[in-house]
Amino acid sequence: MPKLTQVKKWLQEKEVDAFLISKPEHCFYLSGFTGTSGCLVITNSLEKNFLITDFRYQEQATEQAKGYDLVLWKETLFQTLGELFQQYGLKKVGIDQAEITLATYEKLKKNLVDVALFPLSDPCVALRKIKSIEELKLLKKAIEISDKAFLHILEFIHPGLTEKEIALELEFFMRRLGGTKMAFETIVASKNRAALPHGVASSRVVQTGDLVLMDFGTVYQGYHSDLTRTIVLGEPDALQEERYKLVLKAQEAVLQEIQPGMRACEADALARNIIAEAGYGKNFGHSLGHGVGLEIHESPSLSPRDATILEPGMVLTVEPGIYISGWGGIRIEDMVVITPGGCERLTKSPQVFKV
Ligand SMILES: [Mn+2]
Repeated sequence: MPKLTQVKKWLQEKEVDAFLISKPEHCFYLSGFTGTSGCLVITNSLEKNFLITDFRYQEQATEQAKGYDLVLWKETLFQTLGELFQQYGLKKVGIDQAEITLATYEKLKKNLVDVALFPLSDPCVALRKIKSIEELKLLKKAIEISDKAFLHILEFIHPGLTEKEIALELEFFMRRLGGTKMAFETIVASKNRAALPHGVASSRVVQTGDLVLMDFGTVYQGYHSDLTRTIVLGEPDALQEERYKLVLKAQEAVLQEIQPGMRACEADALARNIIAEAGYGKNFGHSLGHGVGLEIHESPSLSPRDATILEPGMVLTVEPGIYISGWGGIRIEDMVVITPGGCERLTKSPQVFKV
């Protein structure tokens, strides 16, 4: 069923006349509009749906959002919305409870006469969990760029470089291959800094024997990639080796056993139990993974608190890690798509440890 039809069906269930789609990623998902200012009004029973934006995006919106009636706001967006709702008799309007700020809510209430607002969860959140064939193609393209960047960095990296120089090289490389921007701030954290799960690159110089944790990704036509590898420059010591093997074992168990019908929290437990049994339970302080798509973190989350039932077409990271203050940390992250029989690993980077 087309996405828009599903949203319309949802509007009937919720018994509202329209829903205001305000989050840019959701607007893009439904309409193809890439502008950063604007919103969609999806109506329950009218033939029309609207894209409201300003004059800067007129041409772009006409070209991208085919099938939507374009409305350009003049004085304020809120005033124009008020007029639109009145003109078409839209009296019960759903708004995105996760995105509308209190300030925006006040402005809406002030400008919308005789309109009742219903805070709801945007239906795109649920729809976006399952990726279409087209979305998977774009995700694979973003992933291919980061895989190539990892192979490149294996050749490039050597003692004497700063973390920032390594991060910059990754970023240049991904941009050259067509990545439009970084998926998030590139993490290069060496030695004891690797104990910071989100340690962005610093001016620390990497040395022989250091653990170097690199977590990076790019964006291709709106879709994100996310990859982590932890390497040792030179010979790993016994403890580095032992802990690396443990994290890899936990990840492999998940890749083997994750499948549709399993709950997100059960997938998390597969890795968490292995790490806990080895005595490092307290050192794995984050979720196993998260959905990836138009956003770097999206639903569902592979966390002990997410009971979502996994379904084919979900794209997730699997990224167990252990972090020990003063020593360092190890994380291994790959992206997978859930398939009818289990999962397919999308990231193809080798599990290299010793460089
Ligand atoms: Mn991640």
